[in-house]
Amino acid sequence: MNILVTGGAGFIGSNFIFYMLDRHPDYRIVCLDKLTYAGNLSTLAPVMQNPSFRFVKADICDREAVYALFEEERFDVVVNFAAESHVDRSIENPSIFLQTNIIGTSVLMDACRKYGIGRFHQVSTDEVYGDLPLDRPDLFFTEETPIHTSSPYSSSKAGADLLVQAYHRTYKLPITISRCSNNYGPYQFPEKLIPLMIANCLADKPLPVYGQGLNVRDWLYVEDHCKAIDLVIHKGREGEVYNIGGHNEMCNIDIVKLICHELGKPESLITYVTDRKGHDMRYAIDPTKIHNELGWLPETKFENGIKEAIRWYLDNRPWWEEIVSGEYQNYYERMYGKR
Ligand code: NAD
Ligand code: TDX
Repeated sequence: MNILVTGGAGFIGSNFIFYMLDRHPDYRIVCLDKLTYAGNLSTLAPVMQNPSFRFVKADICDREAVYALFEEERFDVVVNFAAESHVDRSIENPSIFLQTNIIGTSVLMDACRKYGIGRFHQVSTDEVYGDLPLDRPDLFFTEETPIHTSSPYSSSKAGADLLVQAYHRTYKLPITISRCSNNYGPYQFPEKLIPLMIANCLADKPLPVYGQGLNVRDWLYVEDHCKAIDLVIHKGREGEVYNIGGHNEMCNIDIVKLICHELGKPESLITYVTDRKGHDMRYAIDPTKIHNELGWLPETKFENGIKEAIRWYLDNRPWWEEIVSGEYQNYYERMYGKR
């Protein structure tokens, strides 16, 4: 099996590549990544010499480069992780989100139509469903929940999902879509809540909690997400959407306090800052479909996974210290300087 993984130099894509090379040593994995600010070639260092792995630096929007790669490799499966993925950046500047997340996805699917494919899998997000109220803990996102987006990021992901479903209906492209809740674990870019709070804690810097910190996210260990995608591409039904989540809802302030506690830092570092515009209140996935159809269940309990993740950031300081010392400083100043 020859699999194209786009966006594999990012957080979830790299974890997926490690998982797949380990789980299916007979597969060939090709990673296509533009290496934006969020992509790190150093993350893939452990597999660069693996003969079953190839890295190609390219933009999914670059039709010529994408077609040339498909012509050469004749992929069986494409898993599309490549995306602009940070909500705050999408609020600052939506256009690159539309370009990569929508146009890029269409270019990949055009290549699949032209060269033939066994499966095109789109890695989507629970954010396409919008948010749920805090006072209705009985409500969850199912695959039938209407698309109802809040941010330019989630709108661009929803746009891509609609296009993927249109390519299935119109051109019979063999597609699947997965919509996962918030991931955490190794190699997550430090602009996201958990690694940002770990990095700031370790530097004794303020911990910027948006609003009152009461927003709820449904956290899943990244490897559980990778396992779910592996199942969907092998056993998922063509044309279907699968929600992925582990019923692990936590409000932001509890996560931040937990990180302080684990790192032995005072809660006085917590600083409440101006809320995110259009901030979604609560995400909560109902994973019944993927459980019943494919037998998927999350394996890592949050209380263990968060300790493992913190340990990873402690053991791999050079990886994230290099990131936070570069261009990230300008981003941080722009985003948090006057907040
Ligand atoms: P990330 O930002 O860490 O990585 C994105 C990767 O895509 C980077 O390596 C980047 O270089 C690459 N990329 C960006 N634009 C590209 C382009 N035009 N061409 C080629 N490569 C490009 O993102 P992530 O957190 O790993 O998310 C991966 C996917 O999973 C995204 O599609 C995201 O929407 C989805 N998702 C993420 C989460 C989460 O909690 N992080 C949850 C659900 C779904
Ligand atoms: O400094 C911060 N302070 C803060 O309070 C940051 C970076 C975040 N937050 C809050 C905002 C959210 O309620 O923490 C929560 C999580 O924020 P993010 O890590 O930015 O994630 P979120 O906006 O929930 O989106 C994530 O999950 C779904 C991913 O970034 C998306 O790619 C994915 O689709």
